[in-house]
Amino acid sequence: MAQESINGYTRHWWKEAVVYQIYPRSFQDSNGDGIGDLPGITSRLDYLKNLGVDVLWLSPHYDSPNADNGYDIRDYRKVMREFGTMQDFDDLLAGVKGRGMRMIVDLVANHTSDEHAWFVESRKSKDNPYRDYYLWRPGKPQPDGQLLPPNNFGSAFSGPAWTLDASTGEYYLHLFAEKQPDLNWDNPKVRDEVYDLMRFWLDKGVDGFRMDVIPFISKDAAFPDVLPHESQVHINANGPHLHEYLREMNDRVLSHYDCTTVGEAHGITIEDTPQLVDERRHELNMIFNFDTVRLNRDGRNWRRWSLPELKAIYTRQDVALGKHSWNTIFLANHDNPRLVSAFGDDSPEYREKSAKLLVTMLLTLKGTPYLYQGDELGMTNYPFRSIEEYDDIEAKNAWAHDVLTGYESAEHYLENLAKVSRDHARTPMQWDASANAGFTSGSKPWLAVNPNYTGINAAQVVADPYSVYQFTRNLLALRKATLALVYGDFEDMAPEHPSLFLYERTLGDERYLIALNFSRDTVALPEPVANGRVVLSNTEGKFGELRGWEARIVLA
Ligand code: ISL
Ligand code: CA
Repeated sequence: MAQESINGYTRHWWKEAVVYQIYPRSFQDSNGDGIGDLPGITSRLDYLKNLGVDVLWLSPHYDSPNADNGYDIRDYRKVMREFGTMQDFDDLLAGVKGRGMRMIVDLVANHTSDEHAWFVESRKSKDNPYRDYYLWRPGKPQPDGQLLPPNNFGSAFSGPAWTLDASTGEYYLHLFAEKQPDLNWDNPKVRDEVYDLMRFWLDKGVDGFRMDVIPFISKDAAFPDVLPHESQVHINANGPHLHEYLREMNDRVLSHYDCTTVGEAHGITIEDTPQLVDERRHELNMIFNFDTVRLNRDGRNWRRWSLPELKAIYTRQDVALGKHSWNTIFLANHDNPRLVSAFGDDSPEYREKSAKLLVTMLLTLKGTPYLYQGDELGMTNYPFRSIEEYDDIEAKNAWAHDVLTGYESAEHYLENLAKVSRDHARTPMQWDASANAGFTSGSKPWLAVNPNYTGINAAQVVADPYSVYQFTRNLLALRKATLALVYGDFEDMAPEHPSLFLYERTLGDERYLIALNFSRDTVALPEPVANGRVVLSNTEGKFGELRGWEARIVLA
């Protein structure tokens, strides 16, 4: 059957969908143990349906010792005890489908937990049948008798990426925590296992996968050192067999289902993106490039970013992709600070306006938008002060590795962490003004609730017709009704402007102009925007200008 195409793009449900990411641990607790769970999510499906999102992405719900909150999987076919049972998962999926929504799950297959049965076996002996499921290498003996790791790779969570295992005297690779050993994808048995577990979830009816650090799966088996001018992330993301393995996965699994895939792709440049997502290559549907969410970083420190830099990324993406590729639009997730705190203005005066402006941008750029839980409330960063308040293994390891050793001052470290921490996104969802924001009926949530929950919560925004939630809802409805906002051509009309993001989306003779003021100061509007019919706006607008953080969509 011929595929319908619009403006040169093949039409697909996953291009027209808006995805909402749920971090189960922090969404809704149903049994008072302080940890969000699957029945909790099920109890909130009407809220999500009412908001108008199409697809839910569930961060890992699998059995895990939680060294990295579920990104360390012990059993791919079991539900994390804290989150409930397989029956709870089936009920959740049925509830999602029953409401006409879809659900994708997280596939974390670059690494497992060190408590996974494969690794428990693998570390036992060099001739164990599971030995080659992981990446074991001998150390490098030094003249002074010292043993060094096989190469100089660092772990994303501080320290070397190799740990010496006493039982066999060899090192295993872990690009993340010590408790997250990397799988050896060069072993065909490993790939068979992964394809099998993918089928297990697809056969249950999930609609696809968000694939954790998927470009890291193929390694140069010789493990050369990273040279001073090279980037380890870039090396890890561009291994020799990456495309071969993705095509095999597509051929053997994905192509047999009506599903979608989105790869988390740290280390893949925008220009290289088509190599993963061009539909003629049969690999993935879309990826998350890191350019936008790393704009506010200098290494792991906070960096002031500018609007022209952000705009340039979207233009680069549009130019690089062409009509055979597709991509994501996102600025927040469980690894980043809150949307409005990182990219908007979370002061009391501008929080709601700037949150609405950001959602306007996310839902009108070209690509599939991904919203993170709480974005629709305008949730903000948590006022973290001391290291004890954080939970994240990345933050704690870096503290031990860099601050406790005197390499970096506690003050400097904490000042930056308070801006970039992954824990900002992980504080519990704020449902209402009751104790613990209605997240848990227990006395202690696993991570503290943001004290601003009495003023920022779902009950409040659902009742307030002018809230971020209602605005997001209107936008979602507009997007659903407007193919020009999905498939229309994109053009930035003022790339140099320091505070105005002004772009058009055109499909045939339909022309939408989106004007976003990323500042507190009033900016003048060019004529076609000023004269167009206002379709949606976050302010009672004035003719010819945009006030602080004003967002306006007009039909020219
Ligand atoms: O950890 C990083 C460096 O700070 C990131 O850039 C990292 O490469 C990327 O965010 C990977 O994230 C994913 O895999 C991790 C997990 O902790 C994250 O939550 C997940 O999104 C390991 O599974
Ligand atoms: Ca619970």
